[in-house]
Amino acid sequence: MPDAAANFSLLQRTCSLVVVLCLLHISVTIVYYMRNSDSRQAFVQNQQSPQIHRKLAEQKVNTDDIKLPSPTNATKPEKKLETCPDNPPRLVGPLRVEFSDPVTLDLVRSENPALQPGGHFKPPDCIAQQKVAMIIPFRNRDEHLKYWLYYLHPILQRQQLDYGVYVINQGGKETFNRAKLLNIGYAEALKEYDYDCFVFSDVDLIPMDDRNLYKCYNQPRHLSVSMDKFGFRLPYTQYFGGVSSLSKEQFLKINGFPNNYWGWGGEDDDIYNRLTSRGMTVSRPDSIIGRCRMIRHERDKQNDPNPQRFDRIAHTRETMTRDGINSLTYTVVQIEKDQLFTKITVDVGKQ
Ligand code: UDH
Ligand code: MN
Repeated sequence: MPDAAANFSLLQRTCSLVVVLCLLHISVTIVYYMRNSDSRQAFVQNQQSPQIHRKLAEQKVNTDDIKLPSPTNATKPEKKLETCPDNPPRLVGPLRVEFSDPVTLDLVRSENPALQPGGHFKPPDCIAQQKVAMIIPFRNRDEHLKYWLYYLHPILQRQQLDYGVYVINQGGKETFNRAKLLNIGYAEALKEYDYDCFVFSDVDLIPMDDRNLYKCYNQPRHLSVSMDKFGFRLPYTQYFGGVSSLSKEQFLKINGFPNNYWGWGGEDDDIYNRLTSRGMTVSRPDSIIGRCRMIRHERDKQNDPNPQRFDRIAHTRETMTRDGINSLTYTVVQIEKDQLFTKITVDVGKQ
């Protein structure tokens, strides 16, 4: 009997071993099958992914356009930008404009993080229709400039303009010469960028409606048509002062602006005469959209009314061919690049 018991125990152990081996085999088979089936499923999903379909289709259509994946465009596919629309979508219409709010340049800088040095901006989501240089004639009006930057930068960005801001600062103590500073702004801005439009804005004028687009039109544009100072009306039909815009072509057609209006007044009427004498008309927004506020101020020193202005505007037609952008002379004294503007201090010479 001891032999039979030993045989039985051997048989039992052999059977257990076989069972364990079988179980092992079955589990290996199951794991192997599961892994294969996972990757088969993933393959099927990829085949159905619309992105993959689109990618493959694009590659088939235009094999030249296939870009090697770089670390940036691998995560964010490069998008081709379209031209910005005629009606910028984020405009809000009438605006509240007050000059009692405390404003600092640091506040304006922090509220406009998308600006590039020199007060430049390009819309991130479309290609701007125009490249616009904002030209501000300036001397000793820092308080006004602060408000101009505070209000205008957000407006111009909503208007989806590709723009830069140029503050043309008359150095020295000579009588102020607004139109010559505007000519200088035109010339200096073009040294920097291929602008096709120029907006000439007094530093103390703020639009009250962002539908008043600071860009150029088929005809030279007068933008500050409805000023609080004049009871929200044009003071006279030919008025072209305050804020205006001219394309490069329109500006050159009139030989730019006069250089010899020293002191206050007359230069805007001379510009108006230049435009009409070259067969152009003035384009304007309506008196609601064209509403704007002027910061109240006294007349500056060295900017008394120009007694020669009446005589000069009577002779625009004769003088404009020799006095203008073709006869402009000046010296640049300093160029300062702020986040909010490019300030160019110039010596305009003597009266
Ligand atoms: N400007 C300066 N500094 C000056 C003079 C003029 O920056 O010393 C510039 C500035 O951009 C200004 C523009 O030139 O906005 C036109 O000058 P202005 O504001 O003196 O012209 P405005 O037609 O003159 O506003 C009105 C004088 C009102 C005097 C009222 C006195 N009660
Ligand atoms: Mn003013």
